[in-house]
Amino acid sequence: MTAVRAAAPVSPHPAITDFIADGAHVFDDLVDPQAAAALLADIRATRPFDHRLFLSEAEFDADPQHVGVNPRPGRNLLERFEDRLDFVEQAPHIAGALRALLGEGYELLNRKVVCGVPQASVPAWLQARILGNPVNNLGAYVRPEYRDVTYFYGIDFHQDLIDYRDRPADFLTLYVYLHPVSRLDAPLFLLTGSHQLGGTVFPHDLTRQGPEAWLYRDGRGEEVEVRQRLLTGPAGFAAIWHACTLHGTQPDAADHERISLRYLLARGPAPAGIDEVNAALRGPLALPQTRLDLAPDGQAVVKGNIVNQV
Ligand SMILES: O=C(O)CCC(=O)C(=O)O
Repeated sequence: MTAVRAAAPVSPHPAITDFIADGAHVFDDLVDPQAAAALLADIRATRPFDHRLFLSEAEFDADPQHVGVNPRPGRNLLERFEDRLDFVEQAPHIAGALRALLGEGYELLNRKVVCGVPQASVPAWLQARILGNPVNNLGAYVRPEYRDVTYFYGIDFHQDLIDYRDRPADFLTLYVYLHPVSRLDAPLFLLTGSHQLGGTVFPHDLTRQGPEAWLYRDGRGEEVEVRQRLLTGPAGFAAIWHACTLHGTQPDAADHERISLRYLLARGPAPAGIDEVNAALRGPLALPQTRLDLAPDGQAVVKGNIVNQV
């Protein structure tokens, strides 16, 4: 008689189980720290990362531009380093997790260099103007030739869905530190479990419950307790999170800039773990409106910042 052998159960990729539970997956393995350091040195050599990044107050006031100031195709520093990115994009642990979550043939939506600007580099006139703003993307104030990088002076808790009105949360963010990032270097704060409520409108309804716990309400009658996780780590540290996972940064408190790589990657045509993750959400996958903090010209009209109170 032929013995019938039961098929061995296939356990899901840990990135899928972490996304279902936490809305994020932090990689145990680093991407090659030497390759990260070499890329960092070449990025740093492209410009002074200090007050010279910025327009003068008079130059800014002569023609304030609040939109179209982020990297875009044709003005993106990473385009110069495209052939240097295999240490991230082909790293087996990264590519394996992306295939599990997004399926074969996943799509690169966007990749760029992100800089956390230290206080000493932000001119006094600019500090006064942006004080208390929830989103301090400094692109509007940066000299046009340097707008191939995104510069932050902190950003309040938000979902990456914020930039994608009407698009379903079929994408994720991959974030890589190119040098060691401590508490002072504007590390990412993630609110684990916050993806569960699906898309919600920025600014978000968060009430502190304890040193690392928050109550998060979606404005539709649902709420969830979420935990704050600080992403500090060495050069080559990498993490991915769901488009509905709340995260933010405080202003860089170190004496040097924090430079990272940020990727947005979307589901491909093949079966993908993100479908299982999204099926478990308790809220909408897409929003007709993602934020209420901006005037039509892109200027901040809502003040207040939660992540800076942590
Ligand atoms: O790098 C930062 O300071 C913030 C990055 C971030 O939250 C984002 O790009 O969505």
